[in-house]
Amino acid sequence: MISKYLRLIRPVAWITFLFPFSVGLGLGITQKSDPVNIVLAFFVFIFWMSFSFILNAISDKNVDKYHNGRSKDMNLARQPIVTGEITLKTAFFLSVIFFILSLLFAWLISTFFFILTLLIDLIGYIYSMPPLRLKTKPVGDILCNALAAVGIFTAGLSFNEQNIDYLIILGTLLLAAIFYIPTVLTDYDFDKKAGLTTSAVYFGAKKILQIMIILTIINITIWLIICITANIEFKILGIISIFYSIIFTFASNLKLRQQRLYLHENWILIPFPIISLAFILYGILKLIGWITLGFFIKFI
Ligand code: GPP
Ligand code: MG
Repeated sequence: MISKYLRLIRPVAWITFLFPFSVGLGLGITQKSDPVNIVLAFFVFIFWMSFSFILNAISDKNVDKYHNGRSKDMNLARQPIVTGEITLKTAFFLSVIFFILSLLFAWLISTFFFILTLLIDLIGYIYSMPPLRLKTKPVGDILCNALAAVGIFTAGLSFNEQNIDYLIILGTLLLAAIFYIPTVLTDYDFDKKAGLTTSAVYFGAKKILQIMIILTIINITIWLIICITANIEFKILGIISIFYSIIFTFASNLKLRQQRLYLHENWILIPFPIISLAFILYGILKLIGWITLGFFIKFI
């Protein structure tokens, strides 16, 4: 009973967006933040993800039935809409409820949080749903995922408005695109069979990995500038971003054989939750006053 709804909203797949959200939140929280707003923000995240994934399940109904269980959080052929356990009407109804709840809770936090939530809800919609259905358009798929990641990151960061910096937002956009590219490559066979022209299908594996290398070089440059100019928190984030993007790009290039990427999903499923939890814990420790920025400065 519960299982069919969990298969509809796919919480395990949210890990990819929990990562930018918790990093933003961890950096955004200060001792002055309102704990109620932090709890509300988690609910906004849950509602936004549920909304976006339900729309995705609705629009992928005729694609997901071909899935063989590889490289995903679940075998999509077991989607409750595909199996008929949940009707399209119920799914639409639930998506509208989650959309309204996401906006309502965001409104309670701040106007800025509300605007960002509206934007990422919109991205969730145009990513999956016709007429745009950007997940089937080259570049559109990467851009949607990267912009959604930046949106939820910025929402978390907005708990401290002084943190909002265009260079950091640009760096996050690049990092998110770098992380997304291998996931669209591992979907290559499935998407091609389903007749979807994703970026991987359009450019081909070799070219898209070259694009990934170029993005990594730009990413390193931007985060180096941030490392030099920003405060200690962003210096540490910059170091993480630089090293992780280099390792990830290397690993993806090494794992490419005969136009196929054999990158295990654990490259995402293990580090992402660990880093997410670390940043959430960091935010909580700042909130209760156990850590201040001076804490780091002592170590330098
Ligand atoms: C999965 O997309 C669904 C999402 C990533 C939700 C989109 C949300 C955004 C805010 C962009 P998919 O259909 O490409 O992958 P899968 O085959 O795993 O469903
Ligand atoms: Mg899908």
